[in-house]
Amino acid sequence: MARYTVGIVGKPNVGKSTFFSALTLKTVPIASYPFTTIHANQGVGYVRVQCVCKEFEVKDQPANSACINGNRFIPVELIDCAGLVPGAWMGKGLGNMFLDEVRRANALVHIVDASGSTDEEGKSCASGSHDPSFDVKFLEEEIDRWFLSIIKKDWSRIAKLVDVDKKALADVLLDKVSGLSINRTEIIDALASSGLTSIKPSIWKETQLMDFTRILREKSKPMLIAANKIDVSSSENNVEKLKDKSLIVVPCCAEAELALRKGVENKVLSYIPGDRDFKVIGNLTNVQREALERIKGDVLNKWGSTGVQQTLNSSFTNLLNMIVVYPVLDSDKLTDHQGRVLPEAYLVPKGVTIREFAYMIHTDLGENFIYGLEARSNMRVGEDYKLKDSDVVSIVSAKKRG
Ligand SMILES: Nc1nc2c(ncn2[C@@H]2O[C@H](COP(=O)(O)OP(=O)(O)OP(=O)(O)O)[C@@H](O)[C@H]2O)c(=O)[nH]1
Ligand SMILES: [Mg+2]
Repeated sequence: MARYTVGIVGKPNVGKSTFFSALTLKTVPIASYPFTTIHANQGVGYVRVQCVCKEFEVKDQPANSACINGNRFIPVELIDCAGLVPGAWMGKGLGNMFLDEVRRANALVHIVDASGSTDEEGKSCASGSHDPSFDVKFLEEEIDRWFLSIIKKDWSRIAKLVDVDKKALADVLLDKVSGLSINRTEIIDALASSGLTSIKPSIWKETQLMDFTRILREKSKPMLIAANKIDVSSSENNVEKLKDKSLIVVPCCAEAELALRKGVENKVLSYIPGDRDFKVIGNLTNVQREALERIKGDVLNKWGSTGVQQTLNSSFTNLLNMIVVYPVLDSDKLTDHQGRVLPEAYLVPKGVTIREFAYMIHTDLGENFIYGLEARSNMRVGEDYKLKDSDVVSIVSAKKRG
């Protein structure tokens, strides 16, 4: 089953690589100057959900995911992108490199320096002296301009294909944006939302093309804001200010999350990613002890968590509207063919039917689907059954002949 990808984006020096490293535990260059990351880092992070093992009162044996104290961690792909500066769409800074990395992403986490201590190009400045709302607007505009430059290219050819050759507009546009991980439904929705479904492309005005591009970007690369560096006191006002925007804003402290996860890795802390507290279980130096005191006081007690895990969770549950489904072979014992209990958990878009889910697991399972069994109610369900969050299902299919 395809894994979904989240792109970690933003101007330079805001904490993208720190955030990425905290989620993946990959060691990547982190430094307090712009353009530390030149080539994107890729890794696997985990979305945290409440596992169904407690509800079903079983001890699970996860295979494609992990379960810690009743919390299921499901793998997803992460891309830590190079920093973006104004003018990137024209190739400024590491512009084209950045934009190329965004192509594959299904959703974007925009890391913003909420403390306002980096200027528009990511250079350090006095805390609170830069307004991070500016960064939100600029990043959206850069991506829009880049999308526009792709869509607008050879526009007269598009117009001819639709007007003269009678090709469907959605198909022509889909072809145009191939490689940007955009699907047909998103194009059709964007055409409808911008009122352009039945307007010939030869008479689209520039403003209509821009509206369409922006809506297509919002639908195909939904974005939330991770308001980073909340350990710095100047962040407080800015977090409130950022919340005025229409986007979801999650306050976070990537540096604290990275320190906590490193502590777990080094067996000196007990901490479940996303929790509001941690326990010391090993020997610490005085410097480490003081750093942890600060994390407790300035981040966990004040904000409820470091926000990093919450940001990733929200990208899947809120931005991509995904739910978690547990496929099993035996819906009584909740086991797979090897007898493992609740071995797999998958993120799937809300609204997916059980048959579509069967296809996602394996084409044969989809093609030979007979019916499904939903373990909670122990009821048979038909192919049109829409999966619900935390469903445990088994799929009964016809044996393949020959
Ligand atoms: N105070 C504070 N500093 C942070 C936090 N997260 C990251 N930083 C610091 O911000 C600086 C930049 O961090 P990076 O992770 O390298 O930033 P980046 O966005 O990947 O930067 P580029 O790769 O240059 O685009 C480093 O000095 C980090 O230690 C945070 O939560 N709080
Ligand atoms: Mg970086």
